Amino acid sequence: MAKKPKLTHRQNRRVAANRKRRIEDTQLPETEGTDSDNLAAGRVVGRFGKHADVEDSEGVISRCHIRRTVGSVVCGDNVLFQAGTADEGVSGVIEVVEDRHSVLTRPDFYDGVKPIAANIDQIIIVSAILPSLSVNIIDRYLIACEDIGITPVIVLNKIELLSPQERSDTEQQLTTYRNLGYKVFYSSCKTQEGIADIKALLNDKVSIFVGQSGVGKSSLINQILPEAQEIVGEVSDNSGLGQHTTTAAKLLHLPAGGDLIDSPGVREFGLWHLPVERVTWGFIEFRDFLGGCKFRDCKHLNDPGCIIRKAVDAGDIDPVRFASYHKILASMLESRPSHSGPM
Ligand SMILES: Nc1nc2c(ncn2[C@@H]2O[C@H](COP(=O)(O)OP(=O)(O)OP(=O)(O)O)[C@@H](O)[C@H]2O)c(=O)[nH]1
Ligand SMILES: [Mg+2]
Ligand SMILES: [Zn+2]
Repeated sequence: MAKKPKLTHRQNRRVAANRKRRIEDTQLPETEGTDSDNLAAGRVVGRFGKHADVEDSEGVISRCHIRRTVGSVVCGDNVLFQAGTADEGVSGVIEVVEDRHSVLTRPDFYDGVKPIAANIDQIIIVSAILPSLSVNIIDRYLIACEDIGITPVIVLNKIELLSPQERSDTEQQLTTYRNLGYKVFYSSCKTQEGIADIKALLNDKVSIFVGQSGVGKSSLINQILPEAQEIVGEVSDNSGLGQHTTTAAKLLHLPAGGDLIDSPGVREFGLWHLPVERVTWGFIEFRDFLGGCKFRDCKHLNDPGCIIRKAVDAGDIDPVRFASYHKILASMLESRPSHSGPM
C-alpha cells in the first residue's frame, strides 16, 4: 500500500478549494415545490466548474446549476431540468440525472473516481508519434474500455511526420493491436489521411476522443466537423507535450447523426480504481490462460509454473504488452492514493 503522501502548499490549497466548493454546492437555493411535471428533458453538452450546459429537444441550450442531490453530471448525461431564460447567464437547474448505459471514469488524486462522460458507445483513443508513441497509455485506455464494455478505436495521429522507415516500424509495432481485433487508424490533420475513415466510424454513435494533451483530439474533431471550431493549442517545443488547451468536455452533433465529445488531455490515465485482477482481465490475450498458473496468487512475473509467462516465451503473447502490464501494475502501487479503496 502506498503511504499517505505529504502534500505541497499548492496541493493543500487545491484540497481546501475542493472542500469549499462542495460546501458552496450544497447552498443552492431550494426551488419552491419542485414539480417534476414542469421539468424538461435534456442532454448535457458542456460541463464547466459548477455549471453544465443542457440542450433541450428543440436544440436550445441553457446554462444550469446542478442540484447537489443529483450527484455527478457529465457530458452525455440525460437529465430533467428547469430550463433557464436564454439571455440570463446561469439560470436553469438540473434536478434529475437519468440512469446511464455507460460511463467512462478516471481516478483523481484529490476527488476519488471521477466520471468523464456518460452514455457513450465508442471511445476513440488518440495517440501521436510526437513526443513519442506511448503504447502504455493506449493499453491503459484499452483496459478502461474493456472494464466498461465499450468498443475502443485506436487512432495514431500526426502520421505525416514519420519517414517511410519509421512508419513501417510503427505499423509493425501496432500490428499487435490489429491482431487482437482492435481497430487501428493512422491519421494526419495536415494531409487528411485517415480522416474519412474515422468519420465513417462515427455515424449514429456517441464517441468520445481521449488521450494525452497535444495529440490532436480537437484538431481531428475540427477536420471531421469544421463547424466545431474547437480551439487547438501549440505543443511546447522542448517536450513536444500539449498545453492542456481543451479544459472542459464538450458534446458536438454530427450533421449525419451521431455525437462527438472532445475531452481535455490527461497527463497519465490512472487505473488505481480497478482491482489488479480486472487490469489482468483487461489484457484480452491473457484471458485464455487465466486460472492456468500453478499458484492461484501468481503474479505472472517470475513465479514458477506461470502459464502467461510461458505464453510470452512461446511467442503467443506480445512481450511489449506483457511489459506494459507489469509497468501498469507497478505504477498502480506507486501512485495509488491511500483513500482509493481496495486493491
Ligand atoms: N504535424 C501535425 N500536427 C498536428 C496534427 N494534428 C494536430 N496537430 C497539432 O498538434 C497541436 C495540438 O493539437 P490539439 O488539437 O490542440 O491537441 P489536443 O489533443 O486537443 O490537446 P488538449 O486539448 O490539450 O488535450 C496543434 O499545434 C496542432 O496543430 C497532425 O496531424 N500533424
Ligand atoms: Mg483539445
Ligand atoms: Zn501466472
